[in-house]
Amino acid sequence: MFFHSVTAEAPKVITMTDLDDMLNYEARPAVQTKTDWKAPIMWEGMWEPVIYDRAHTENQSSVALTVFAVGRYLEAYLENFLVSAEEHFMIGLPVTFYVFTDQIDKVPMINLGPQRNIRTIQVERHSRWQDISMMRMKVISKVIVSEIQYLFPYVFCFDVDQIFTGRFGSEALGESVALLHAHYYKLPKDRFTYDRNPKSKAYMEAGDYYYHAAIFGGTWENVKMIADGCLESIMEDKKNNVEALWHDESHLNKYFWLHKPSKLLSPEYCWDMQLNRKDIVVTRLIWAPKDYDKLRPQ
Ligand code: 5GW
Ligand code: MN
Repeated sequence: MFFHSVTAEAPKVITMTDLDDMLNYEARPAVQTKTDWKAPIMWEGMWEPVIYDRAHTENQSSVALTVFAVGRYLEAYLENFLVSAEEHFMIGLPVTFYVFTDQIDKVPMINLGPQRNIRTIQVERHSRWQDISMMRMKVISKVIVSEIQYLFPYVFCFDVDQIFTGRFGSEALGESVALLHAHYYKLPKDRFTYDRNPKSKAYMEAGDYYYHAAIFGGTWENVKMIADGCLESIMEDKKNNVEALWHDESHLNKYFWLHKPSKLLSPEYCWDMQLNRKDIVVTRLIWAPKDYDKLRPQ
């Protein structure tokens, strides 16, 4: 009599770190695909979408998207943003769109798939547009504490003046995620428009990249720290009567210089169609056209 061992393999659990270890960093020789602190820079061709989607579904990942539509930005942008997000953002995962607005009754009705929701939250309308943009950090932190932390492991924060045009999927999820600005990803560092006023908390002499504040994300813990860090610097500047060159974006760049993001999104994830598309084989989100005269009366 003899025994034979059971050789069936245990099911493989793929962790989120293993997922990024499977990225093909050689897929795009013309662009940088990894930072010097080893964070991936996500360019089309580096991954297989179904592998990310399967792992995140098994992991029961879900995502809160925050977007602000205050004043004239609601009618100008919100509907196209939400309709296109429903078509392209994190398809297959549970997603709630947190819409912050001063006019809840004007938020458009959108057809949503299963496990996809819209939550509208009233915010005040600041008279200075710089404050509308900067106060987002305070509101994002508050809603993470009061609600998102119990419901969603991941949070992504978006400007509303943009339109999804292609897959913006689970490959974008990570611990802390920053976006390379379409206008600066090819420029030398001395052209980056960091804040250069030593009186501002956003002041920086050197940096890694120029990040675009139109998108940032990560786990709720990290997004809360990003928002709190930026808000603290913004408030300190207000106390000292200074304002950083590009407002919340300057503070975000400073934060990501001091606390390196674990993943970078290439400008595929927020492209300006006015630019030459040489490196860009897919646009996932594009800047909506702007009519500054109508949108910024002050
Ligand atoms: C209005 C005038 C000037 C600047 C910002 C606003 C504004 C921004 C507003 O009136 N209402 C509003 O909801 N916002 C939110 O802040 C939108 O989500 C907007 O996408 C975000 C950042 O402002 P943007 O998109 O005008 O900034 P940039 O850096 O894209 O030009
Ligand atoms: Mn914008």
